Amino acid sequence: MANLLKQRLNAQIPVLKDEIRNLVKEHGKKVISQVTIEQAYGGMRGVKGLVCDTSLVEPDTGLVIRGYPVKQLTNKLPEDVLWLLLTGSLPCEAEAKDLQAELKKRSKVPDYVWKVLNAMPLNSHPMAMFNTLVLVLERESLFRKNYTKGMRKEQYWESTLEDSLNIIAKLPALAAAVYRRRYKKGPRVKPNPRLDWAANYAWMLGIKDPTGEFANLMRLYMVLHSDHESGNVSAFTTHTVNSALSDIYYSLSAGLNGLAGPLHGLANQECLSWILDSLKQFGGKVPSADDLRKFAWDTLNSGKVIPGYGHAVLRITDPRFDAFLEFGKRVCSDDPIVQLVALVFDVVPPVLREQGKAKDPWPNVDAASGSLLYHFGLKEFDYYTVLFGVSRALGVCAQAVLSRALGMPIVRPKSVTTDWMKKTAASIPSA
Ligand code: CMX
Repeated sequence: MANLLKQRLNAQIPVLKDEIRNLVKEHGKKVISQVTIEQAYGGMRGVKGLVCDTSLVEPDTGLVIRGYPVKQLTNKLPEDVLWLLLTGSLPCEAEAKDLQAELKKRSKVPDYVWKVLNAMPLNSHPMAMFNTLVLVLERESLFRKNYTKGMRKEQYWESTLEDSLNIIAKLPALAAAVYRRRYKKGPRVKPNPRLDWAANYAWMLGIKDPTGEFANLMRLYMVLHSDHESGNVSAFTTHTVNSALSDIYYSLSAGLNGLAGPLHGLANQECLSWILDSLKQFGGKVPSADDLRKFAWDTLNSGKVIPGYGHAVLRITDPRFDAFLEFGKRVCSDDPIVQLVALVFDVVPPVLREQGKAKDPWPNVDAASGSLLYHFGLKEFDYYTVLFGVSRALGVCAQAVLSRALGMPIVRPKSVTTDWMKKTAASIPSA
């Protein structure tokens, strides 16, 4: 039992519930958002219909986790950020240690999981392997067992927390095992109990790390990708599935399936592929700005997007991109791939602006992360979304614990037909 974390949440949840009950009672009928026909056909962009207290992403600031701009968290461990996501404040030393110890205690993966992994064809996508292992572990769900026994609604969050800590603790071992099997890197590497969660993941991947900077990159990576509000595909899917009281194994696995899409988490694999293609095109050398500009236009003219650029919400350079680029400049500024990422940052935004389609011409988190992983020898870029998934689990699980604590109902927005839309449009006078 995660004692200190649970004690903290036990104290906070009734207060939060009261606050929300009063808010809804007093102001429940006030309008906070309107929906246009354009938005209904446009992925509900900008419609305010969800509540997420773990983080906020404003177009002009980027990710803020519980009041901390993400760049203020880059020297924290992911475990500390998990505590922050759940409770709203960073842990003190004793709390951080308690959570570390909990995660270590829960990290052993049952053998049947490895049998499933070994039965999967080696040409399965790493995300399909990873998501399958998460789903296979559903057998362990305490939420489902307790629900079957008649658990009371007020206890849902505790079982969701238990399940969340259990699965989060195992994710590094699952993800590392996928890497080692999928790319024939040899047997699984045993966990190192002296290491923290992200450094242990780096260790189990088996990437050589004489300077310790790869472990640092993994810590940074896990913090930066941990949460991004609840309207993105992976978070919203996890939230929706969990709202049906499907336990966190079902919910997380569903969210991760969304993360596997090329417009969402898979963009980081596509992004590095684009960078490598451009290097190849110019004989392995960093091209001139003019050559790169032409390469970017060729991509756009062939009907493709430039991966790593643009965002559904942001209208500035993603601060997570900044944090990765700073890491790259500090640790491996002489690597041509890192130099190329910096050049793309100079060249692509003006190109996208000139094309005039993308609302946000600036880089998102995916534009830099792959080049750093590549630098350290993690070159199998179709694996990169798995790293994103391990990290994103922190945010979506924290969101699920809070949703169950607050007794959030099943998600069920109303849909209408195009016929309804046409009639309604005709009945509303044009502005
Ligand atoms: N390159 C070329 N065209 C782009 C573009 C890019 N990087 N970003 C947006 N556009 C285009 C869109 O395809 C769209 O074109 P159509 O009108 O022909 O359909 C137009 O610009 C308007 O799109 P938008 O409103 O600016 O962007 P959306 O909110 O619809 O989509 C995103 C956002 C991220 C999917 C889009 O910018 C994109 O495809 N970027 C490249 C892929 C990527 O980096 N994804 C990772 C995002 C981070 C994450 O969620 O993980």
